[in-house]
Amino acid sequence: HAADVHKTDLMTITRFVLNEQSKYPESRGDFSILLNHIVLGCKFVCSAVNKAGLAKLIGLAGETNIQGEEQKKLDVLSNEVFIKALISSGRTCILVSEEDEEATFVEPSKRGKYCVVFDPLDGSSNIDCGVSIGTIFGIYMIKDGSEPVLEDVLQPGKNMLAAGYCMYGSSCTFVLSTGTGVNGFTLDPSLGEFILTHPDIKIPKKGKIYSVNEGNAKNWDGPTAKYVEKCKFPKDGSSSKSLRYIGSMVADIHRTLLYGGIFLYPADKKSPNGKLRVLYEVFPMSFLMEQAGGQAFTGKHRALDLVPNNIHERSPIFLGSYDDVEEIKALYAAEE
Ligand code: AHM
Ligand code: MG
Repeated sequence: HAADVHKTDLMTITRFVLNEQSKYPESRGDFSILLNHIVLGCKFVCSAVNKAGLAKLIGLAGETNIQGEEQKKLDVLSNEVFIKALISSGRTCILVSEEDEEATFVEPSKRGKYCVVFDPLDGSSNIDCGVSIGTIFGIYMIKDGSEPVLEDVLQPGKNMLAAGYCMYGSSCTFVLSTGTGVNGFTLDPSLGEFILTHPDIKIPKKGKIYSVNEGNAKNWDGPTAKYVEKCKFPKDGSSSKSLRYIGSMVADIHRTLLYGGIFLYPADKKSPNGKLRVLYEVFPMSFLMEQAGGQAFTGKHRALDLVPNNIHERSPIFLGSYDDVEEIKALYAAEE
C-alpha cells in the first residue's frame, strides 16, 4: 500500500537470484555463491570510491596497465578485490580482467565451472572529479568436466550466462541479467544490501538522446557521420535529439537503458576497431541491451555474435533503443 512508509518485505539481490535459480531443479546454488562474491567486491569498491577523496586513495600507483595508461590506485585496488573475491568463491576457473594482460587460471583446488570477464573499475579517468564510474562483468561456463582453456572465454557474447554492471554514482546501482530480462538493485548503505528497485527494466523502443564522443567526428566513417547529422538536423520533421555524453560507459549505458536512445563508440580512422573492449565492455552491455528489448550492433553484425580472437580485443559498438539502432543498421547496410 502507498500508505506504508517502511517496506517490510525486501527483495535483496541474493533472495532474487536464489528464487530465479530455484526454477532450475539441477541448480546447486553455485551461481548464487559466485554472484554473492561479485556483489561483495562491488560493495567494497563502492565504499572505497566513496572515500576516495577523503582517504587520498586517488592518485597514481606508479604502475601502467596494458593499454599504456597510468593506473590509478583505485583501479589496482578494485582489480585485487575482484580477483580475490572470485577465486575465494571456489566457483571460478578462468578470470579475465581489463587490468591484467594475461587471463588468470584458478589453481585446481579452488576451481569451479564459471569463467568471469570483467572491468573492475571502468571510466577511471573520471575518478578525480567525482563522476560516476563502474564495474562491468560477464559470466561464461566451461564444458562439463573439461580442463579450462583460453577458448572457454573466447566465445561469442550470446553464450554468456549472465552479465551486469555496478555503477558507483549518487547511489550504488547493480544491474543484472541472467538471460531472463534485466533487473536493477540499489544498495541500501544502512543494510549493506542491494534491494530490487528496478524490476524488469525495458528500454524505450525509441529514444530522444544520442551519446557519443563528438570530438572524434573528423575521423568518423560515412554512416556514423550521417547518423549523428540526422540526430541534429532530422529531415523527416521529427525533433532533434539531445546529446548526453559522460565518458563513463556504465553511466552512459545506465541512462540509455532507463531513458532510451543510443550510445555509440564507432570505429574511426585513428582507431579502426573503436575503443571499447569486446569481452568485458561490449559483450556485457550488449547482453543487457538485448535482454531489455534493445539492440547492439558492431557496424557489421549483431554484437553478441562476435567471436573474439584475443581477450583484450576491441570493437566498434552501437547500442540502445530498438528503433534507433535499426536506423544506424540501415545506414551501414546502404554503404555496402
Ligand atoms: P577505460 O576502460 O580506460 O576507463 O576506458 C573506457 C571508457 C568508457 O567508460 C567510456 O565509454 C569511454 O572510455 C570513453 O572514451 P573517450 O574518452 O574516448 O570518449
Ligand atoms: Mg574500461
